[in-house]
Amino acid sequence: MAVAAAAGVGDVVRDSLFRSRPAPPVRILHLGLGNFFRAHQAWYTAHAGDADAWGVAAFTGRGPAMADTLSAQNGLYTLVTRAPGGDEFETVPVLSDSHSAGDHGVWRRRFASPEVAMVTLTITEAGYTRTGAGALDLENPAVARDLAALRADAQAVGVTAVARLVAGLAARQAAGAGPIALVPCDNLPDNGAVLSRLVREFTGSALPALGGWIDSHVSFVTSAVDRITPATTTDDVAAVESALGYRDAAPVVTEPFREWVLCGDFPAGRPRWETSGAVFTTDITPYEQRKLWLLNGAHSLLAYTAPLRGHRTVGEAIEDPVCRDWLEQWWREAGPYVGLPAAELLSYQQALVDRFSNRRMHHQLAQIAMDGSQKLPVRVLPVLRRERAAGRIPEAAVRTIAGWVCHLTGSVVPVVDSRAAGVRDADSALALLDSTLVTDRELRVAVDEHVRRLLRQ
Ligand code: CS2
Repeated sequence: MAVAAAAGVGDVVRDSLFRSRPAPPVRILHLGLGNFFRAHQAWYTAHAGDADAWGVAAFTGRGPAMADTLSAQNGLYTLVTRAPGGDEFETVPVLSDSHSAGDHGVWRRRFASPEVAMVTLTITEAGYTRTGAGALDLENPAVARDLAALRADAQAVGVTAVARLVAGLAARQAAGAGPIALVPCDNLPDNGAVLSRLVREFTGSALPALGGWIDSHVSFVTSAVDRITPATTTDDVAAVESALGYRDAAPVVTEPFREWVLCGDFPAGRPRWETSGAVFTTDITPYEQRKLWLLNGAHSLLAYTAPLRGHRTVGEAIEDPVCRDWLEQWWREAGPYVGLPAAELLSYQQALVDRFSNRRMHHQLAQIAMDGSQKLPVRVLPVLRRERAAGRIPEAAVRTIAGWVCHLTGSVVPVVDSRAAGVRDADSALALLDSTLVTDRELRVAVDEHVRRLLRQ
């Protein structure tokens, strides 16, 4: 280990932490080199019983920044597990190499390696580029450009996640590198089936000859993921430096809780993630519903309503008795539809209250508010539809949609949602979420009424 003669103590610690371990061989590709991946799937792999055999080559979703930062640290970074009573620090050693989205040559080469057994994805809900009905969104200009590019040149890669996967799979087929698993880790129900449909639609349109190979060689695994991971702040960077004596340019702060439930086959093998607590099941639906409705639905409720009461973080919001009542009301509405015993749901909700109350986390409501047009259909609409079918107006679900309308039409929190540009009122919001909802007059009136009530907050 070379340490510069003039290095201070901090540099020496950093040097030993950041250079001492040989990188494990690359057997996993990851797309979406963000904080959530580094707190979740990377953590599970680092803690698996056979971690030494499973290195990850990770690619960013867009620019080179995070890949450059991590490459300069040999792929190592500090994970800060932030409990209410204090922080724990660990270096996560699974990133064997980090690449920018534009490193197409490496992307194709890695796919063509028989050593690579799977691709994990954290590309956000919007990254799936699908229509409200779940089809590949052919009107998305980036999708249209990628389709044209791959039709014209089978070696092209593209910029959308689906195109990049199809391009990688084409390289794998050409190399005869064998079967592979694709493992989406985003908050969508049945995300394996979602991805399978998009990959097949893209392939059918751009590279139809690849379709048969995908049928026989690609396993689409569904996974439900959970670990609250806010964006890193300059305070977090400073906290790591003051606690450990070295400067990590890209630490990740996360909560102690984590969950990963998977369903599907890994034809080329996988790490022994069960040794780090992952659960393998054949019936993932109840886990998905519990997570997406009770946790993510509650997050969206707070993200759109709590800023109207002056709150910026989840921790602030849950201490406000009004927001807390709204939350409990949502759980009363959604809980009965989750296919799990009532006692189990109750302890899950109690744990959620504790997790949300961790005020050391500074989880910004603005971060959660992004891309509501993609999030509400999976977090809130399934419960809303069931309640409407039973003839009821579910107040908390309606309040969440009303809060979204206030968010899109107000100025409390910046709006990041390219799909929602045309929303001006309750009717256009409902129309965007699900055109059949606009014909429900009672619902429209209820959303309008809740918008008025929220604006009075
Ligand atoms: C949040 C999620 O930003 C959001 O939409 O609801 O990122 C949430 O923190 C994670 O799903 C927790 O596992």
